[in-house]
Amino acid sequence: MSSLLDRPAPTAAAHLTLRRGAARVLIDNWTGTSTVPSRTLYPHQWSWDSAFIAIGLRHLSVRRAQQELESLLAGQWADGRIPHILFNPALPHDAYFPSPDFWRSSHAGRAAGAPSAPETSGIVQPPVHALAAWLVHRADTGESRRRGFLARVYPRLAAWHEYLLTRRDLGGGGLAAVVHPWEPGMDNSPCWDPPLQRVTPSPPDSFQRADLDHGHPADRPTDLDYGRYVRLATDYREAGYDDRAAPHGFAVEDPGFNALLIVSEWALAEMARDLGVTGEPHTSRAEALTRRLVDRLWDAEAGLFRVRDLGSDTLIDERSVSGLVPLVVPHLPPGVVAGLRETLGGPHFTAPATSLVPSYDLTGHAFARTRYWRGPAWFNTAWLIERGLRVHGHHADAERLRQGFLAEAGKSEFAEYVDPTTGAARGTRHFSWTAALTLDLLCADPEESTS
Ligand code: 9WN
Repeated sequence: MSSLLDRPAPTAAAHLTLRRGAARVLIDNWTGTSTVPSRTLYPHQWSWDSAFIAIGLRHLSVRRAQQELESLLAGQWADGRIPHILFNPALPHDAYFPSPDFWRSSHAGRAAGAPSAPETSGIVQPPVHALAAWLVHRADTGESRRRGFLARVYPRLAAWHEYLLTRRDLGGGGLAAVVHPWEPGMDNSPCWDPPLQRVTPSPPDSFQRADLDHGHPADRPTDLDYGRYVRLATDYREAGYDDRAAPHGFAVEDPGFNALLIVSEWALAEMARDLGVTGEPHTSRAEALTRRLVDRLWDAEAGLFRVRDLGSDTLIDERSVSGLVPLVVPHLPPGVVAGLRETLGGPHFTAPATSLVPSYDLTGHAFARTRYWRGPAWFNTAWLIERGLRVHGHHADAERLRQGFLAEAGKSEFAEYVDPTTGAARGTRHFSWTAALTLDLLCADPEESTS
């Protein structure tokens, strides 16, 4: 994909150093029960971060990887949702915004089934958890069975998917909708700009950002973005986080989010079979979801999946890495796989200075090389695409991406993301999912994704 990929293969000693460095990050970011994404910028437990972290942690300690996921599930609501943040009660409120006193989950979310403790946010993040739980199980099936890991997590993960497929089918087309730009995990993607235009921002003096205490303003979302995030979260909270009652000023079907739901449905099918029950409901669901994903979001001409804005019921005319993440879905039509591969290798996503995949179209009108999800290349999306390439049998492409990922993770000190035009590390350093997924690419059996 780029000249970076033509480097000589790193030595075993370099891999050992990388492995030790990645392990160090995960050890330093471990709180005793779970892992923070970053000690400074993100000091609580995040939902999809913990799933990626568990995928790496399983190579260090299967017990710890199980605990990572089970700590997260301790914050699950009775309606099935897994909140995007579980707050550490030992930290002061100004450690992160929005803080627990903004979300007020135990009170405002009581009718929707929020636990009385821990305090959590009220929104969700992409459902990578069942995939993570299955991979953690596979890392040591004996230990997993002895501890009854799958028996405990399977019903909770099934309830989580049930929530997404019922309460969140806001478009009526059988896909899950997200109702806040933080939910798909790609907070300020240009894909959200058209629907966000309809949202009146909360006044700037009504909240105090904490991210700029640690992050560079050129890397982070703008104050205007934040005003809209706050408005949407406030409206959801005021409706008791009830998906039927909430106004949902923002509602979109995101291809990355739904692709992860499909992959996780396949994982639930495997778990069910391992527990001695039929996996059939999950496999049928995964197949139906795959058909809907293609029917509702595939753009054959552009060669990628688009986001559907449920406010206007139209596909948003932007190219984002979220539209490439569905490569990780097995059993896609061959034409879709070929289209995605061509797009990956084409001018919109082949960056001059990284082998990772930029978060947004390099030629797009809103491309910004350092600003978060508006251009920078992230390691979790590269990991998903690497897996997708293997799932569809493109092992040489996957291997090139894997080598590039490992080189850049080490060079960037496990950065949150990199500038795709210069390769410079951006965002926070010693970022947990970058370290965890590095460990996974160093240690996992490459055939695991295809078996
Ligand atoms: C809001 C923790 C999270 C990631 C998201 C990433 C960023 C939070 C923020 O950090 O979002 O959830 O404050 O910007 O966009 O994907 O889960 O690492």
